[in-house]
Amino acid sequence: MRVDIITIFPDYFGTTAKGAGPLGVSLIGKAAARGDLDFRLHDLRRWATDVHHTVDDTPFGGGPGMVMKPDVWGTALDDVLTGDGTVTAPSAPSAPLARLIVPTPSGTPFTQGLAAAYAAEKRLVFACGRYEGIDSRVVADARSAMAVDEVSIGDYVLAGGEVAVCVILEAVCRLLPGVLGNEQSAADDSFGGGTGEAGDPMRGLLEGPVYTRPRSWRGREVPPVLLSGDHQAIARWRRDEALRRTAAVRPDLVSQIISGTPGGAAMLDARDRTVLAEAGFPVDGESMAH
Ligand code: 97T
Repeated sequence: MRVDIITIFPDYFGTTAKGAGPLGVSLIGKAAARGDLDFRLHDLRRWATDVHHTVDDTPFGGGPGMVMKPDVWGTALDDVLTGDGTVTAPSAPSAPLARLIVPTPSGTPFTQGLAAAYAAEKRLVFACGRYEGIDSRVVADARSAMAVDEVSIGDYVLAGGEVAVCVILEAVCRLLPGVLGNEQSAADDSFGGGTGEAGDPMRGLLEGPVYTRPRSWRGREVPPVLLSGDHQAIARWRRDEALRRTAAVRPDLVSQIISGTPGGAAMLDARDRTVLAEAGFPVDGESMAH
């Protein structure tokens, strides 16, 4: 997969072994070293036309902060999408086989489902905004040439899109074939690795607690069922714990299973309903706790 990142802080990402940063280490760094991932960093200021390499300006209508200039972003995207990222004369818009991803606090929530969709793309282009954002015409214009996603990684405000790009890329890259050491852990983790397989009994639930040796540590024992060798009992216990944890910390996900998913409540067996009822979610009752 080819990944282009346009930013005013290309050094932040650390894609080289020398300046190892978020994209230069661990699974992503190894995949890049193997050539499975082809990262191209682009300094947005390259496309600024004035002597000060200005990329922002004051907002029309007033207000705090600065807005990133459409002309700079427009030529940057044209060049990165149509060529190898080198500055060329204005080129005719081609039909790039890429998806443009623009992190913004006002975007649609980034989910495991989106991570899986991005992992299926041949090419991703990220546009990192700073200041109060990018002139809105940039995304509108890009949409005439390609798929554009404005995505948020959560309900908080960052100084710029760089960290959000790292979050998205880590979620995407571990789904690529060969990137993850243990292929099974991507399918087993919370949210089912994004495949949303209908048959996955843990779909939509958070993972419960996990343990390794020693059996006893600081007077704390590993739950005996995990040492029992009874795989059915272990699976049931894990599901109970997953239901309890999800009910405790993400009641919205339990509500989603019960009433938001078509046939969702039918995925719950009698034991599930008992566990959820104890956690304050009467699945069939007249009154819902949440
Ligand atoms: O707060 C931001 C600023 C710039 C780019 C992205 C963000 C953001 O993305 N998700 C949450 C916040």
